[in-house]
Amino acid sequence: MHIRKSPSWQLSEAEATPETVFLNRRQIMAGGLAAGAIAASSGLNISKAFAQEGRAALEADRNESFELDRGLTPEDVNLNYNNFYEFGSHKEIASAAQALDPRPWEITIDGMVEKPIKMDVDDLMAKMTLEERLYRHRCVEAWSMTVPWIGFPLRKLVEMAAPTSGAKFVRMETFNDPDVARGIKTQPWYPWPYVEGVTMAEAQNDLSFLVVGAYGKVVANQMGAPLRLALPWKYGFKSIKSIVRFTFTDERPVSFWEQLQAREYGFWANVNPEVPHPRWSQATERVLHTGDRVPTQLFNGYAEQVAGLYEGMDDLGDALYR
Ligand SMILES: Nc1nc2c(c(=O)[nH]1)N[C@H]1C(S)=C(S)[C@@H](COP(=O)(O)O)O[C@H]1N2
Ligand SMILES: [Mo]
Repeated sequence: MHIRKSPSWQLSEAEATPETVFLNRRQIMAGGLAAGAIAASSGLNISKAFAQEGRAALEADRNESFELDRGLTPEDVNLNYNNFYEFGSHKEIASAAQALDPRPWEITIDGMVEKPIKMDVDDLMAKMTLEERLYRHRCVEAWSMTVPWIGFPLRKLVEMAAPTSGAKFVRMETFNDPDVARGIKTQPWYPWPYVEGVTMAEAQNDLSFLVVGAYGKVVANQMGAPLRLALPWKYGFKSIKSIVRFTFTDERPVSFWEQLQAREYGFWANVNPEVPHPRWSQATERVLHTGDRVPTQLFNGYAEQVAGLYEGMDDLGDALYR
């Protein structure tokens, strides 16, 4: 018999999220209880989770063309509610993720390019003009957040890479070190490393953003330091964290989640309220922190910028999800 371990977020969100635990802890903190007491009661090292306060400041002018229809998710909420399976299959990986050392960090650009490149993330950042963008983020589990990301368009990395004319996709890969990320060691049934991919047209769309910072600082480990992707019109799992490799290829990459469950986590993964996940509705989403339940928008509200990418696809409804 074939037994497959399912990640917790393959459950419906209500089942998967230890929401009451999460909210209670936040209330306790607001009440000013000592971190040690909270850590003891929750099994979490809260003081370590907040050690990110020491991250370096990162300044960038805000690009005002990206407006939000709701408030920003508070930084401490984003720092303590994360999906990063390398560190565990639940949301409270902030403390475990402190084992990651994001400096120095070598990035490889290879495949169908004129000349493969190896480059340190700081050198890459120095080459790029950084900007701040306020983006919505919609997880496939039906929760959402907003983030003031700092970074540069993925298009700029594509230009630097100079792909050859045959390149059709960009494949991206996360670091894969079981000594750093205990989830890799304790969950060997997953197809590590985490992989994602986009078409060249998607990569060159202005919305595709490579993130190196958030909330005016270098991006926190748990949010995907030192370099992650933000694709705000797609479900969150496409926004791969802690990237070490970009490979230009003519073969469609098969992503981490697609390898596990292609029917549920397909290549396109464009946000679409009308196409339910096979096990739950995508019609609405829960806004992190406020808890508001709001209608989900086609392409997560970014249709104007990206709908053209998918025009003429045979079966649009299907393609939007898969
Ligand atoms: N390498 C890697 N990238 C990842 C994930 C992951 O488990 N590993 N989870 C994805 C999912 S499902 C979501 S919703 C977002 C979460 O980003 P956040 O923790 O900054 O909110 O990261 C995405 N990128
Ligand atoms: Mo997600």
